[in-house]
Amino acid sequence: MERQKRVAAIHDISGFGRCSLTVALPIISAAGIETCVIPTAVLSTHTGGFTGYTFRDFTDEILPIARHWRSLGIEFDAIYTGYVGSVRQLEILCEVFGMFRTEDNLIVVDPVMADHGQLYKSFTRDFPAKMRKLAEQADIIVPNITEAVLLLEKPYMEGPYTREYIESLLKDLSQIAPRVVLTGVHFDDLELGAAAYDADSAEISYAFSHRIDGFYHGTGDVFGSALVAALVKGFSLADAIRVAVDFTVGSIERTKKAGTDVRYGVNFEEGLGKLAEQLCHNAPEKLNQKSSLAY
Ligand code: PXL
Repeated sequence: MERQKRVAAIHDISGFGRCSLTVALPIISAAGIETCVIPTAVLSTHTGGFTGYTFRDFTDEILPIARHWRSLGIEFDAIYTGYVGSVRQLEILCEVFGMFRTEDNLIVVDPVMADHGQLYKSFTRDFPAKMRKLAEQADIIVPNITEAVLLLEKPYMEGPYTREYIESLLKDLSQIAPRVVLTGVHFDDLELGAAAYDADSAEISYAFSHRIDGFYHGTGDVFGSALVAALVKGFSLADAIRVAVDFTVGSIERTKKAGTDVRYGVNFEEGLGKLAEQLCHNAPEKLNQKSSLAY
């Protein structure tokens, strides 16, 4: 029997609002992957649209936890980081990557810091340049279009985009990390999805779904977690973005139907059964890239 895969997820815990670790832990675990966590901070809610949230910083715990794991000889098939609260934490995470990097594990950095052309209010102007340094240590980066242009120090443009624009962004981003997954890609107003580029094979792939209006919080983390789960389970980059797009869109659809406050995150929980079925039992080669499974 194949050894069970193991992932380290390093994000904050926002107790309410379904993002970061409260999303990564259940989604990656549902794929049958052992999921270990380092909380970088504990908040009562995420910072997107709530006021008065509590915040307890865990910066000083990150290295001691990582060193303890190292002393136990624990190894990971992937390390996955998302929202990072400060420049100091970025530097610490670079050190953690150095401790756990192996020949064949995956370091996945989602450079969470911006959306819709705007840097999140909690970050200073110098943050994107520092995030780039962490992203340079990754095997795969997962920016949205705003984060991509901030990493590249290019101006933000509203979509719809041309294929040439997206593909030139992918190639520029591959100077930062060899595999790139870009989210928020759209060539018209009807469909939205992700594009992926593998600089080693020069292969570009796309996964689209119908666009659902409205901004739902935490969808980047739902997408990133499903992507990490699929990649660790051996799915190709092209298949993994298909899985992650379908799982995210299914979660948004359920949430929209229920009329839930968009700050509360999306109902990914009711898609976990099908995701588990797909990632635990389907051999990667059997996934039909064009099929959009209903989550
Ligand atoms: O989903 C990204 C995220 C994670 N954690 C915290 C956040 C955000 C986005 O705003 O505020 C605390």
